[in-house]
Amino acid sequence: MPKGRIVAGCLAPHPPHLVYAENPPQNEAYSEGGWETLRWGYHRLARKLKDIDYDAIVIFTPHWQTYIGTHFLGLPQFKSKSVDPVFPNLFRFNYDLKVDVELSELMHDAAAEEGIITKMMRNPDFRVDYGTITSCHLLNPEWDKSIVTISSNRNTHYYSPEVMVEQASALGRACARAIEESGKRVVLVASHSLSHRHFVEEAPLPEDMSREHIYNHSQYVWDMKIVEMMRQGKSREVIDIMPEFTEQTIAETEGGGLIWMLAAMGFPSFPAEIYGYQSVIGTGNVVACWDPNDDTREYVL
Ligand code: 2X7
Ligand code: FE2
Repeated sequence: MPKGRIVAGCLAPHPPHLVYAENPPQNEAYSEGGWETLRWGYHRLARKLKDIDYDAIVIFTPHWQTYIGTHFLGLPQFKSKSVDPVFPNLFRFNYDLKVDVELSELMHDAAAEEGIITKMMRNPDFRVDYGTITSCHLLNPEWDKSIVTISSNRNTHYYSPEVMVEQASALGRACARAIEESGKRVVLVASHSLSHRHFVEEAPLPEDMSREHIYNHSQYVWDMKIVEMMRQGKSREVIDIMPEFTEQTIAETEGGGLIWMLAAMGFPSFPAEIYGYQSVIGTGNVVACWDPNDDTREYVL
């Protein structure tokens, strides 16, 4: 059997506003649109993924928070309604998703071998978080691929951002080994925003784009520094300054997703494809892709 491999890595932010703005039939809320810069970027990346042959999406989400260890979805199907606890007015999504349990178990075992505390989620009533659903829906609205969700343990808060870099890197290396062993072709997804200070009052019409703007200039400057480093292929350096970035902008990198993904990909030195940057309730969000194939990697924006 040929070795499995990672065919793409995506940084895919998950404000529920983006699904709300798309009006898919699975979501109960209705909108008049909004946040097109991000959504059109997502559409373009979703089209690219359609041209890539892959078996499964592995997604790391900060909204499945596990305080003891790292957990992996462990049943073939999860079907329920996911409601955003902060924005139930925007996101009440009826999902029906398939899990690649074989791959999930391989990653679980490889992580355990690396010394990470792990657990398989076998509760059929478990509700999948809105981070997983939003990023997966926008990258693959057809939902025709199996997924594996990995939880975020709270190392940044329990210990420090530096400990998160160590732990999420170890998890990334373990997942890469498991993917090789599986023989599968896998898309990795780090589901999160960059800077994460946000407004505390919602506009009367959430999709009123005259009310949307970056939270403040320093958050924006930090985000642009990170995006520029991604463009230049400086992924190792992005991780090196991540503790400071995370603390200064209370960034959602705190959950470990980007560290995990870049570590699994061996800290790529090729440029990331940038598909769009926009604020959602003041948070900074970039849609980006690391394509390891020199023939298909593009200069997008
Ligand atoms: O979870 C989120 C987020 N990360 C960013 C913006 C808005 C809402 O929810
Ligand atoms: Fe979030």
